[in-house]
Amino acid sequence: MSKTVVQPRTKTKPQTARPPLYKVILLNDDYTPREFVVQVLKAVFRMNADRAYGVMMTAHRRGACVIAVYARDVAETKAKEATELGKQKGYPLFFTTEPEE
Ligand code: TYC
Repeated sequence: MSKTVVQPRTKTKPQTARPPLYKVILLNDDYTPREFVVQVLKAVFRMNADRAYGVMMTAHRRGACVIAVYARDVAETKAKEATELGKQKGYPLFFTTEPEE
């Protein structure tokens, strides 16, 4: 009967791999009040008032704005949570995610 011989590991994996990051993107719409968008950005993405206002206005003027990048599960959870806050108020506010290039 042959026995499996376990050799000591001689190669070490380079410890440089990082999880791919995902962008959270805020989309403009015609109905959600500006002030409410600012509130959501502050609450979910921990932005100060100035940054939240700037991000909201960028989405308002350009149609969309990248908010931040996170590991995939964090990005998806925050996008869902923020979209849900709008939904609870009957607003079409929408946050999406996409992988960073
Ligand atoms: N466009 C909205 C309004 O004029 C405000 C708004 C800004 C909504 C950014 C969504 O991502 C958004 N009331």
